[in-house]
Amino acid sequence: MAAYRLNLIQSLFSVLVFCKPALTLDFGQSYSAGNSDLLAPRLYTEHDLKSKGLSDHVSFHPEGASEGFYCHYPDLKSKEWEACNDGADSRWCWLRQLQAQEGESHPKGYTVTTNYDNYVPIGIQRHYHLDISKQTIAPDGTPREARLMNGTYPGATVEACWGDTVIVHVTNNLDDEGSVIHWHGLRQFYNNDQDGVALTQCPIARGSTWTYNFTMLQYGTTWYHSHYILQYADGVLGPIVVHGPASAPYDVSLPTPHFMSDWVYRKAEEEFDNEKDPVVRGSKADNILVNGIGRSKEAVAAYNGEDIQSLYPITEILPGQRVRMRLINGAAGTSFIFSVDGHSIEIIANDLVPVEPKIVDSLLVAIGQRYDIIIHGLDNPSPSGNYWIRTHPADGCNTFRNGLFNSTDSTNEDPLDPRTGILHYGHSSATYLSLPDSTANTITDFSCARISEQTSLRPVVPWSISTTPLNNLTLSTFYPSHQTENDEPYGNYTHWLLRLDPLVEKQGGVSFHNPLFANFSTPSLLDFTNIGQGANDNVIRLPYSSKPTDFIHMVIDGSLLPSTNQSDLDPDVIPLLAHPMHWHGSDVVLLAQSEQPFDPATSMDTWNYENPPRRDTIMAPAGGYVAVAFKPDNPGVWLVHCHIAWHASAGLALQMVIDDGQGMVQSMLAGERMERLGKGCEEWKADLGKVVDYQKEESGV
Ligand SMILES: [Cu+2]
Repeated sequence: MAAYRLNLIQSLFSVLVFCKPALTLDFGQSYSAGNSDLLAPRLYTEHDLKSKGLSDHVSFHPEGASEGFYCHYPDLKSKEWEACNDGADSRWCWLRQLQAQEGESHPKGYTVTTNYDNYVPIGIQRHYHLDISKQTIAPDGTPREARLMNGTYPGATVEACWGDTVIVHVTNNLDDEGSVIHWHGLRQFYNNDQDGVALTQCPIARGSTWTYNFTMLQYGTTWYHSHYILQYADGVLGPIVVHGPASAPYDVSLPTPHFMSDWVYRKAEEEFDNEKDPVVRGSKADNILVNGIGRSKEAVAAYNGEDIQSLYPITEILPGQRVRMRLINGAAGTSFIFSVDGHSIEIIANDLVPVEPKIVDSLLVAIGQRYDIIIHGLDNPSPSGNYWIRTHPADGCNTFRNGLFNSTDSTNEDPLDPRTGILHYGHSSATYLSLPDSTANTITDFSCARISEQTSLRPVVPWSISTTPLNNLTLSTFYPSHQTENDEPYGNYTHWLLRLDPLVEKQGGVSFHNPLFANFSTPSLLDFTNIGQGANDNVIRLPYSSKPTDFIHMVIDGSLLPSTNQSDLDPDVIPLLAHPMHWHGSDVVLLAQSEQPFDPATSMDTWNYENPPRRDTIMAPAGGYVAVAFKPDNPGVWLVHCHIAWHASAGLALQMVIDDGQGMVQSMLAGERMERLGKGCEEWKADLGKVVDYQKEESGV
């Protein structure tokens, strides 16, 4: 089987590469502390490969690849690149490298237990071309002009394998806007200038192509999206799939991720006017989409048994089969409870972190979060063989036009239908199916923090967190510059108190207190010496450290945000939102997540320091808090922000500057990398008069 695959892939892509015996047999890229090579761009050079006994990259452009998706890894014994696909019978893909490396100095090779913070296999280069353009689409029957990546919603999948270097050429074909593309959750280690936010580069000018270049240091499921104004809510987004080992066996891996989102009929920047409107008090969405498919009630009522795929995405399964599925929430304002009628779900990864397998009946997928799951096929499915897949908006974590979705509110005038997909037993090349008559699983918790679930997931590769954070420094260093002393309590951690602006509230409006404002034309990374001097720079400075025992602790405190404690607020008008907070540049661990207000005297006694849940997007409950820890080992300017698109644009964001205070960030980027950023800004500034100016009301992130 293996030989067959190798031959097949060789004939497809001409990837046969033969190599001389190696001088050193270490295929791993070690990123451990103190390695001065870290300052190099994350791209394997010819020299790197030769020193490992390999003569060349396998490099190809995936356009035109006929079928299947293959990873390519060097085999230590044969000195050949081998191809393998990510199926149940091809776990040898990573295992073979493990066997080859037994006895080598390298620890344990590459399995799900490999510490991917330090060791990454050598993969290949993959090139992608993504073009942003305007196009009118009607995912649920209502047409609107969207902005799309390669003409589809969601956009083209960027697919790679653990250790591959991905080179993405992004062309902005919009006639009136810039753009900038963020690779959500990718660690971008020593690669801050590839993060794709307005803090790290100028927007891509109209007609220009910007090339991103990064190595997949992690594996699993994620997505890319525009980080320019509210452009991702207009459609500029798509999945990222990184093949790698898994923490539980499965039989089939679905090629298409389950991409959940909401959809707004107006251009997002117009809808954003509602965010600060004292009457509407919040931007709203119009429908739910899965894989870009939505439907109106009329279309469902008129269904006559034909062309089912235009109404619902179909997921195929066979009796007893274990099907791996990738869940992504790419919504602007909706967190979802995902479930499949009559089926349990085995969680194997949260965000880009493999976890110990855990079986649930439903799970919360907050905005920006992802899960890799295995659906266990029934041995004896129902005669119709059809079951609903549900993406149920979480209570209090949605803002729909026709009333907030509420699992317990029977008077809700026009509830959206959470039945958004079909699990079908058998092969559905047929376009003709009856609609399922399955009943929903019993779900008792529709809340949007789902604390017991979110705090129960255990990473396969554990982190042990120091109870003494590195930020045991003066308050002036760690106090976010936009907060005042009145924002007590604070202490030996970075304390970010979220709140609405009382002055704006008095005038009947809604706005976050001291929002971030990033100027598109002066990104922080290019203006490093001046960063933090502006009133709305919202900078916290963190000391760089590569010591694996050094952590920053941070509390995100939602105790002053609207919550059930405030009786003067109408929950039908202002939802009691939890905020999905997303980190750029590193994963964070969840030391605590609570619906009780943070108490600096007692809360820390309850924190979990031993292998806490770890991911890049965590929920800060309204009225409560989250405490997180992360390693300040990745120099640069990194964004932390709420992933509700409307809130990010309203400035609910911080920039973290991680630096050694001796020019580390600047020397990392000195030369070509900085010149390139400067050139991009020149192009952008020349284009400024021709793009729509969104900078008056927008945070810039
Ligand atoms: Cu928010």
